[in-house]
Amino acid sequence: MSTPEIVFAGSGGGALTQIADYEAVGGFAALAKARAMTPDEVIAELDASNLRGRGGAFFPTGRKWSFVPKPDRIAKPHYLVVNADESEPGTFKDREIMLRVPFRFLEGCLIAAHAIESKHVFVYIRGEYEQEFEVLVAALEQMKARDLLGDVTVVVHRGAGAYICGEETALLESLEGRRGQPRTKPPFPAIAGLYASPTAVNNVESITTATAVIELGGAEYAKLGVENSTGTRVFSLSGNVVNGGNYELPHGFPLRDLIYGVGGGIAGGRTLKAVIPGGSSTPILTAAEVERVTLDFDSLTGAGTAIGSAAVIAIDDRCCMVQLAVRVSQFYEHESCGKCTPCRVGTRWLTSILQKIEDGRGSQADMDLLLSVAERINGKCLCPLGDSDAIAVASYVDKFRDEFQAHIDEGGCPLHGSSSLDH
Ligand code: L3W
Repeated sequence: MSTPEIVFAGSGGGALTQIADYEAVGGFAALAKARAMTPDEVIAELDASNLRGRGGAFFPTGRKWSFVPKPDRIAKPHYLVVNADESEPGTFKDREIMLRVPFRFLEGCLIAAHAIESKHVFVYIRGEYEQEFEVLVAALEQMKARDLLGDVTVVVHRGAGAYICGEETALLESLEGRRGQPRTKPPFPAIAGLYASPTAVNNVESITTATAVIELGGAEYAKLGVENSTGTRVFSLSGNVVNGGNYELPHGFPLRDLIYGVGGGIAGGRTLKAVIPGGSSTPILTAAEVERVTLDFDSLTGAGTAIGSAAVIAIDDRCCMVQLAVRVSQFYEHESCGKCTPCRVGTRWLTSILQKIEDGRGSQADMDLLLSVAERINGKCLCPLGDSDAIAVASYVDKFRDEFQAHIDEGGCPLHGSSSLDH
């Protein structure tokens, strides 16, 4: 399978941070093309491309933009908000996009602003992404000097280290100066988002890809990848592989080829035990399942998991699944914003039961309680954070139940002894 570059095109493995270098590879032609089109024509190209959101939900980008009412229907400002608060464990693609192709990303912001008839763009960037912030600001200055922004203002706003602010409505609250906690939906941001005004919230990679969609034309873009999952995706490969990193590959690429081919296989001559395919929120796959799936929505959904944020984490045979569950659950417990009870209380319960099992203090009743708590969280929270913990943990139990059982039967971790968290 060929591996076309769309997002990183023209960067040659380096970074296109000088405007002249970006223009030399055709930069800003898409913006000129989009501005010569009506907003509806731009959205029609996005629809034809079937570009779907790269943040985790895979929602069609053109459809999202079409939900934003026309300015003559709602007499309020329209906003484009870009979610650059990349924090899903295992995910590190947006930072590389901002570092290597900042102009393609900012060009996409202006194309999207044109499509939703907005004059105000906010890029909400993860606070820890200092270098990325500086690269974006420098790129913006170069674009301003060339008068490319027109009457659109672009503000790069830094977050302050909360995972929950990657959830779109918590992000909007934070941007408005309030505590980052989710709002109930509906209303969706498209109708009542930033300052209760129509707002499109899109991920960095989605917006960057929109530039390529306009450049190529939607129908041409749709020829890449597979049905229902068109185009390319930047996969963040991490864990126990030889060559971790970001790889732009077409959707439909076999998971096994990513791990054993592109990724160079499992490090240290170990064997693969499991893979988390789309960030820590997505259900785990066993090594046997890895052989059967391809990296696209239909294949991964069919295998009971999700493509999520395309963060592939390889796990080798040394890993204790109960310990993994403790670690993952600790993360969600720590990041729970506390607004809704099932998440605030439930994530704490999950962690403490898992810790008990891992320490060898767990009973058979604790296994039942664990799954019962997971069930009481799932689908009952204000946002996907609590669900993510419950779904991930339940998948580890589902696929590796013997290991959980062994901790109870043997009074400790069969792999690491009774205090495996020291390892
Ligand atoms: C208008 C409707 N708009 C849906 C919009 C909605 C949003 C998008 C998707 O979660 C996933 C989550 C994590 N009218 C609409 C509508 N929309 N119906 O479409 O919405 P939704 O609710 O399906 O998903 P979500 O709440 O945005 C995102 C998963 O991503 N995830 C997390 C990644 C975390 C990061 C990060 O840290 N930055 O990326 C990873 O897998 O579990 O399922 O815009 O407004 N009728």
